[in-house]
Amino acid sequence: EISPRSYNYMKYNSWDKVEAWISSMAASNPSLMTTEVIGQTFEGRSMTVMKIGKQSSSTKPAIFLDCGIHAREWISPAFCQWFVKEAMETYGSDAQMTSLLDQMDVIVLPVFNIDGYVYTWTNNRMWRKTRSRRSGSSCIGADPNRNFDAGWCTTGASSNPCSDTYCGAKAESEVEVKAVADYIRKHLSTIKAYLTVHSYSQLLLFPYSYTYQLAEHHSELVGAPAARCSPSHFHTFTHITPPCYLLWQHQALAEGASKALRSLYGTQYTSGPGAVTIYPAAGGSDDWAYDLGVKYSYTFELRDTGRYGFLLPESQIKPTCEETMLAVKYIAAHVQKNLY
Ligand code: PAY
Ligand code: ZN
Repeated sequence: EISPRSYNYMKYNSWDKVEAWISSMAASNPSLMTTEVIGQTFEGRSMTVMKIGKQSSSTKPAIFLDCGIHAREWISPAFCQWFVKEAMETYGSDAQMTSLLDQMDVIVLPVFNIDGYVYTWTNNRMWRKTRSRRSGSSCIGADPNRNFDAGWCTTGASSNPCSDTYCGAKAESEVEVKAVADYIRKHLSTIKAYLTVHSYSQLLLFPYSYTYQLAEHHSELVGAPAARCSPSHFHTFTHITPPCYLLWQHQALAEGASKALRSLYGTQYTSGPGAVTIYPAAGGSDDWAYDLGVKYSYTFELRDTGRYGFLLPESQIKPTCEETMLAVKYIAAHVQKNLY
């Protein structure tokens, strides 16, 4: 029996616990939450999104938040659970959360790669990929963050099924990726931001990762003054030719979010386009969502910078989640103010 009160957010929770938690949270918060099964994993587990926000007769703009694309990044699902808990506990008392959930919905997928997550609990703590099998290879799984249809398998991904960054047989070959992509396509007119949570490295990334090219202007921003994108704003990647107004906006928002995060415990984050800030990697979910038209698309790489890496101690769950909440709320506030 899982009751929302007794659930331990300061521990890593197995999929069985998370699944029971999803049901009990939905049952306890009927006016603020609905759930929807968006697909099944390769091994047949249900992928459930938690749609949180004040009920409304009209469709509200939404933010999509997913965690646990990579199985071994346990702090990531812990954050999605923390986010949902905080949202339920602070709606009605925290002005920003109340306003956010009154005006928008947040659609949370607490564990994207459930089969992989289960495998890290039962067999191999360092597993990253899905658990799909295919004929012709004895190696299992593909990297879900190389399997989206964004420059698929062109850089920073492997076509070797045994590699940890295997891009899959084709874009969206992984049923989990297909389920999320289908859901976002279906709700594209309402989804205004896509946030995806990984670990580790303490980075806040935005498009692109599949190319060194700058993110292109969106149509409404074409004609924005070139001067807004001066190289001095981009000391971390001066070898890229400016200008780009939208890039400047993304950088400014990421820096604001990183500053909010740092204000709590001094945790340092670096922000920038994925390709230059971490490494080129095609097939990522953030680039895919961005090219589809979701203007605000960010990848979080949570704590730490490598001391514990994927094995972040449970004692760091609370501070990591608390500081990350500040960054997510900072981005959400901006999106809410700049609906398009
Ligand atoms: O947008 O460039 C991007 C994605 C970067 C992540 C990826 O490889 O998918 C970065 C890694 C991750 O979170 O999976 C970082 C970790 C430390 C890793 O496994 O290398
Ligand atoms: Zn990852």
